[in-house]
Amino acid sequence: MKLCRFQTAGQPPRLGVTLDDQTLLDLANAGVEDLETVLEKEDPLRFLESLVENTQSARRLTEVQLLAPVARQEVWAAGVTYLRSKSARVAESAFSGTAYDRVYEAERPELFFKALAEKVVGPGEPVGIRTDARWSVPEPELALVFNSQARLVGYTIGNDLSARDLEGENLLYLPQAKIYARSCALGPFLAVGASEAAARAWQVRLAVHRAGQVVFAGETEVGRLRRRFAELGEYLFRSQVFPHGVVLLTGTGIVPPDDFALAGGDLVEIHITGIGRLKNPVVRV
Ligand code: DO4
Ligand code: MG
Repeated sequence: MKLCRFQTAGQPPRLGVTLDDQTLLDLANAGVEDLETVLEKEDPLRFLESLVENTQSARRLTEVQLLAPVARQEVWAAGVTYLRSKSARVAESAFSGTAYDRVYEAERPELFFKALAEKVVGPGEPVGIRTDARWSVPEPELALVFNSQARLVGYTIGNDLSARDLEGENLLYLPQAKIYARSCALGPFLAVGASEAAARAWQVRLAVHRAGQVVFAGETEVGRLRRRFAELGEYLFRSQVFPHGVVLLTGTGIVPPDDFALAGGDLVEIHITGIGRLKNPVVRV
């Protein structure tokens, strides 16, 4: 079952459930206005199924603008959770390589704040590369969506855009490498109801298009993620509260070669089986 936020001309954002590849059920007609209503249900999947059975207000997906599936939820991210990410970080860093080796093996994962909901870029909107960075990359990541009680409700697609030159120069520049205008994209769908075992079989694919050509393509599978979802969630909620729920990007397993950098005008396309496709053009911000 796939949930989404969407908008039609002049109307406030609403929630919908996709019925197939072309149609959407408008949940406003069932009185469901915000994401928390779904996230906080005892059984969100069953709740959505019952709405689908009892509501008749289908819209064509082509008639609506899909939005990022967050309204008030913070976005956090885990890092160095795939071997590929660890080796790339060690190679790019001037003098802090051991920090990445250590955190990959450590009991406590690397977790960092990524974005407020209002700053998250939705499907089709431009993602950003910093004007003071010369080595920016997309990071295609499975995103976990938790409710306020730390219950994993579903999954979406995330792009943790990053400036590798800033991070590599000094680990203390990590917030500047990670948190800047348009550096986080999410969406379009929030897949509800898949088990961790099912999600671990999903493929993650990245393609970067430039002037009509694919200039980088890569893929991995969620099963290569070193940490369990529950483990990431447990650390994220330690001494923390997320009254509206929270989204956690789980880290990247795809890193382009070192001579690749995103450029303004590129188009980033991320596909995760079980969820869908997130596409964003790139601008310098
Ligand atoms: O330590 C830097 C963050 C790494 C990251 O974002 C990732 O592995 O996805
Ligand atoms: Mg990342």
